[in-house]
Amino acid sequence: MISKSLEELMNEQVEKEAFSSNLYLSMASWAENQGFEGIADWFYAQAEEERMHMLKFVRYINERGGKAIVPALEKPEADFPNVKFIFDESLKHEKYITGEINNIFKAAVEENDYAAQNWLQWFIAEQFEEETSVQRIIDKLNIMGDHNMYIFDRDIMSMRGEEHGEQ
Ligand code: OFO
Repeated sequence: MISKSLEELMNEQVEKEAFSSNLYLSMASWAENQGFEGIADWFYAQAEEERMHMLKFVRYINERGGKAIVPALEKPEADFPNVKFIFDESLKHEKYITGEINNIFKAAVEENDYAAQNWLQWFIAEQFEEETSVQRIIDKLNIMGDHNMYIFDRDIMSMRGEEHGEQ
């Protein structure tokens, strides 16, 4: 059985993961409208992953005897100044989410909830991977400047494949 306070923290995280999904969906849609198909695909895939994270929290809360709440969501921005901006924002957002996951882990440690600590390790590894992957993309954008967006847009999905250990 999960504690009430951990249940509340995890339900807040359900909302944050769901918002992350909508934020990346909005970025995907913006990129698609700008003609950046590769960048759009990258963000569509990211939005799916965040939805999967939300579902993981929903099911875990319920499995541990809590009650998962499906939240109302704040509307994400629909317009962005440029490609670099959306990746900078994504990194900022991922760092914020990492902090929130760490807070939940801290609460699980304080409560001696070893099962929750073990389960949360997956998210700790995932956040590390997501921050690294967005940082790598920003590094590439910094090297390229505003040029070669066509090539960047063409190559971005293969960068995603590399980061996820795919061929
Ligand atoms: Fe859910 O990992 Fe990003 O936010």
